[in-house]
Amino acid sequence: MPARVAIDPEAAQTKVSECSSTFVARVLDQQNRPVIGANIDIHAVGPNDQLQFAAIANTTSDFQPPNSGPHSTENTRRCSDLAPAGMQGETNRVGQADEKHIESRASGTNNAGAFTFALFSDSIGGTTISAWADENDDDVQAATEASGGSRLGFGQSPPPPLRQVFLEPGNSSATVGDCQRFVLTGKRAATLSPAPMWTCMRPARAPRSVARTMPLPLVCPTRAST
Ligand SMILES: [Ca+2]
Ligand SMILES: [Ca+2]
Ligand SMILES: [Ca+2]
Repeated sequence: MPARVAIDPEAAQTKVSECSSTFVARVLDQQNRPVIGANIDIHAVGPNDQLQFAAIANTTSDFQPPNSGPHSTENTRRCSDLAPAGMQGETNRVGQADEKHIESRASGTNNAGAFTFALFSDSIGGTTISAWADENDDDVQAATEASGGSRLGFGQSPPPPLRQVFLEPGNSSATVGDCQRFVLTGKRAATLSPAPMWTCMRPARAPRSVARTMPLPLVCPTRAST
């Protein structure tokens, strides 16, 4: 079972308008043994919306755009005429660089538990990278799924390590007056810092028929361990 994802290197710098050197993401279990055949997903963000995953012939792992969830797709970069054409997922983010997303094909990580990828940008700036063992293959990163980070600077030093915050569930419905549990989790690179809390849904002043279907103000009176 995946316990950790380590990306090598943890930071790198590369030239603008050239394919980066490769990153190798390894999925490891509790005993640091490789997890073979794991579904692994990679998110990369920045410097701008033109960021592409890159295919290097006989070097980068076979990948596909995520086949679940509301992703649009766009072409990836071929680093030579011999490199395969491919597609990546894209999640539009207003006012921020879009999130680019690929995942392993059905065979998953190789016999070393590894998945190799590269990136391309024609603009100067930083890219943050997050890889996770997508245990349920829903193509969404859950706080409990093992993950690791890396960072890449195009034409400049790499950006600071990625920090992530998860609020789960992302959406839910609850009976008026009942408590709904939400968990807020912070992650820095591969470190998990769970901060569970209970949050009650306020019965609200709205009529019951409306309150059942509309988002209600959240009340966070106390913080409790689970
Ligand atoms: Ca998938
Ligand atoms: Ca998942
Ligand atoms: Ca996946």
